[in-house]
Amino acid sequence: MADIQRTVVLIKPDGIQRDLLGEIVGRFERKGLKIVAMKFIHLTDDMLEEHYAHHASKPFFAGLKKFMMQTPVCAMVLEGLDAIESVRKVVGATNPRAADAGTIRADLAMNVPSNLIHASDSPDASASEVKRFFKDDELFRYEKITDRYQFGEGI
Ligand code: IDP
Ligand code: MG
Repeated sequence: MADIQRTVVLIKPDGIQRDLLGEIVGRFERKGLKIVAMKFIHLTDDMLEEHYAHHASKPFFAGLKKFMMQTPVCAMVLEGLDAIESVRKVVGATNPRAADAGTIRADLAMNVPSNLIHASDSPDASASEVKRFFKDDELFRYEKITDRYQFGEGI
C-alpha cells in the first residue's frame, strides 16, 4: 500500500548559480508531486551542523557547509504517494557520475558536494527536516484538479 508522504527538497547553491531552479522544480511538477511549501533560506552554520550531522567527522564537512551557504537555497516540501522514495529516485545517487541516466543528478550534475539537491531519505528525516526549515503556517493544504490522478486510486 502506498502512503501519502511529505518530503523536504533543497535546491543547493550550484542549482541557483547555474539557473537550474525552473528545470529542477519542473521535473518534480511533471512527476506529479504537489508543492505544499516553497521558499528561499540562507542556511546558517547551526542549521547545517544539525542537517549534516552524519558528516560532522568527515574531512569534507567544512567545505560542504561553506558550499551550502554560498547563496540561499530553495527549500520546498513535496507531497505525493511514497514521496520520500519517489523523490530520491528522481534525484539519483549522491555521486552524480554514478547516478542512473534520467535522474536529475545524472543529467545535470558532475560532482560533490555540488550535486544540486538535498532530499529527505526516510520518514523520520522528513519529519525533522520539515520542522527544521518550515513553520506550520508555511505549509499549505489545497486541492488541485489533478489530485485525482496523482493520489489515491488514480482514476
Ligand atoms: P545525499 O545528499 O544523497 O542524501 P549524503 O550522504 O546524505 O547524500 O550526503 C549529503 C551531501 O554531502 C551530499 O549530497 C553531498 O553534497 C555531500 N557529500 C557527500 N559525500 C561527499 C564527499 O565525499 N565529498 C564531498 N561532499 C560530499
Ligand atoms: Mg542524505
